[in-house]
Amino acid sequence: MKITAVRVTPIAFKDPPLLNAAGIHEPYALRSIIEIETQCGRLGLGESYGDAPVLQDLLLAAPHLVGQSVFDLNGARRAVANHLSAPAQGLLPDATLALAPSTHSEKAFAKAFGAFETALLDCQAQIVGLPLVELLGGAVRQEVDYSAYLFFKYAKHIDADYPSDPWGQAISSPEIVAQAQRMIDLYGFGSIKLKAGALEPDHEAQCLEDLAKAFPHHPLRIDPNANWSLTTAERIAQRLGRLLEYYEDPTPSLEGMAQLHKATGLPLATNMVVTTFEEFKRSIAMNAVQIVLCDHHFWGGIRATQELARMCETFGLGVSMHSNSHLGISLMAMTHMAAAIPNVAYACDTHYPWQVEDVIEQGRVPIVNGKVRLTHTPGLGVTLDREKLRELHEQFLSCGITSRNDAAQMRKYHPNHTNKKPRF
Ligand code: GKR
Ligand code: MG
Repeated sequence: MKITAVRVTPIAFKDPPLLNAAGIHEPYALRSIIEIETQCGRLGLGESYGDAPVLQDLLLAAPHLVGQSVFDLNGARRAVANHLSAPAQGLLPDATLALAPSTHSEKAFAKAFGAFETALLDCQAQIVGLPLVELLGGAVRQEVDYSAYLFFKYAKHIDADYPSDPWGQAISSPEIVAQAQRMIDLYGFGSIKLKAGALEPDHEAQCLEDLAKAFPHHPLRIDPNANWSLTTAERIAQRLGRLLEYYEDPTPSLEGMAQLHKATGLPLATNMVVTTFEEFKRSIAMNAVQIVLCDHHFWGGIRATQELARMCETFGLGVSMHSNSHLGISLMAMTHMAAAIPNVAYACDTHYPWQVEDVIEQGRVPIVNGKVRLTHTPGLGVTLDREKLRELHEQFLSCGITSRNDAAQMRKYHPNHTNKKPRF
């Protein structure tokens, strides 16, 4: 079944002023929407990053998929590997071998291929008349658990051209507990993740302790995005250790995480130090992390993420799931994938509650009791709202953002804000 057209549309959607280790979210987050059309009239959908380098790769590779079979994932891999802006190295026998130093071409390929693969799998599942989860090996669960993803935040953006969000400021501990309460009331989440690394570590630890008091039955995680030194991470581990389901990326590098685990015995999770199979291998040798947060957007697609989950099983690691700001196509891809991976044993991350716009005809994907239910129609189960796509593409063209830069955005509030890492 031949591919007749591939479209990549960059979009921008409203995003609240959420704080993180790098700085603060900009008023708009970027994504790319991928459409793959087949000669039998199917339309497969994908969603991925919309920052300039990824977008460039997607636009370069897209025309080279046309004419291939929608089932030929190896052919698609070759087409992407051979048309990256920084050529990929050693991925497939005929991939171009020139490589500029330090271009991380391995991840560029994984991101670009992952974006197309979701749309290809959506088409494949539609053609065979099955929900995507069945193509992926079958559902081991009908609903996928997600966690309440809390952020420190300002009440409003310094420079947004739209009204502020209804969540208000969340800097103090009572404000964070109120944010958790609101998110749980709205979506019924059964576990909580606090994004940290933004404010003083002892203040963030206090917030986590207050969350534990307010929600004694909710498993809790804290994620400072490697913004704590090993000394700080050890000190906070002593304070919070007994409250944590896992301790996510407290400190930089595989070496740092290995030392921290040795010193504290706490289960460490990551989406920062194990992001490729090469890093996975090194991590195993060092016992650096015990849980890997998978993400098909940067692990090279859904099939590669299933392989990652099998590797985790083989080496006795846990599997959870990472998220960036995303819309409903990604949420349904994450849900079908997580439903087909037996060893996803934790509630997955999602930024979805922070988003108010979407590009799917079904409207917002419902999250009920903290879970997203599988769809039973063929494929991913979502269709494109062309009018919304057009609007969000217009927003991309007018918003002035082409690559996410949370540090530069923070300098608009605090001119002395630096990229120093770890900051605490
Ligand atoms: O969007 O601010 C954010 C997050 O911090 C994101 O950039 C991280 O990639 O959510 C992510 C994480 O778990 O590290
Ligand atoms: Mg993380």
